[in-house]
Amino acid sequence: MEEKTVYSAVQPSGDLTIGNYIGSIRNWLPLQESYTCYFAVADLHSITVRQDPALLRERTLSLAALYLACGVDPEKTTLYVQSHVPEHAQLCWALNTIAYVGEMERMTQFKDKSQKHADNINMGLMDYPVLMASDILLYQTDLVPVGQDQTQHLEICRDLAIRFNNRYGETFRVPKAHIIKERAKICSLLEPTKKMSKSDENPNASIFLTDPRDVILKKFKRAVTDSDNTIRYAEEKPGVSNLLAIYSVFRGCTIAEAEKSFEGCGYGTLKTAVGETVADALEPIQREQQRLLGEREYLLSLLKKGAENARERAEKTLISVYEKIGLLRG
Ligand code: ATP
Ligand code: LTN
Repeated sequence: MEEKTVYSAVQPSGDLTIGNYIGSIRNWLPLQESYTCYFAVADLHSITVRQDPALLRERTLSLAALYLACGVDPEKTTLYVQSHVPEHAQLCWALNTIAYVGEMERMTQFKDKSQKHADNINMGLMDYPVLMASDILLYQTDLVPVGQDQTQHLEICRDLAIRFNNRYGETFRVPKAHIIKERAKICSLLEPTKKMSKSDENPNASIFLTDPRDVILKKFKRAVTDSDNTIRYAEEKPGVSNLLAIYSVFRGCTIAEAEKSFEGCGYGTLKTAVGETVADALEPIQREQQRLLGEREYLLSLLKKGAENARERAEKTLISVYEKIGLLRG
């Protein structure tokens, strides 16, 4: 049987939070063992909101280094920068012609970002899901590991694939989201019913992967809990449940095991234990990312090889799409 394909990406739009790590990158790692994986730095997506050009370049390289430091293995996986593979934008143009304005306007992320960046509601922001669909469909992807907030984009991607296949004949594999329920939505430390987000105005609401140990401990100490003082994973206890979810991921245990290990403890003990666990887990990642960033040439050559690899696969899909829609081959 043909090996299945996995595709995912993160935008280099700022420092990543543990939400990004838990909801996406961490779930990529085990998939490398049994699937053909493509992991990209989605720089074309990130320019849908204003970026400082020099900073964007640095963040792109730094995110690639982070993937590696987290355990993305370039021997097993294709790691590359989205803009190095022109087929993404080329497929996006074709898919734009079967995507409806109405369905793009209905996207939650488009509505949120339009509100947040009211002075820059550009066409790219609206087209974001079509570019994301192009990323995924170019590689005939089966599985897309992402966090909860991307499910709507995944639905649109599936709709576009099915619509194209119906109109022009079987062309795209129809992908599925790969979402691990308890890890799909890590919440803000200060407003635990809200998603932890890298662009939150208050830096104390999020733990960044670059945060030093003392900052991590301090932020967890200030995390909002409740007044009930029992450590249980329950819907009515979003703050405590969030801490237990974070702890279980970094400890490699189940949520039930985490609950058990805090039986009879107070919130202070929980917060310190979560802080220490997270700081211990992030330290080696931070060190490895810094080491890799010192080897710029190596990183660039790895990304070049990754892009060549990705293009080989992407080109095949693009040629077949252009042929099906009637574009004359030069
Ligand atoms: P922004 O706040 O700038 O919109 P973000 O923090 O939501 O960014 P993205 O780059 O949009 O981050 O997301 C990268 C990946 O991380 C996606 O797969 C997304 O679903 C996942 N993700 C983001 N935040 C969380 C979270 N709080 N919990 C779980 N997964 C998350
Ligand atoms: N929109 C995604 C990033 C992204 C992506 C993708 C994720 C761009 N292209 C393809 C999965 C598959 C986000 O995380 N905000």
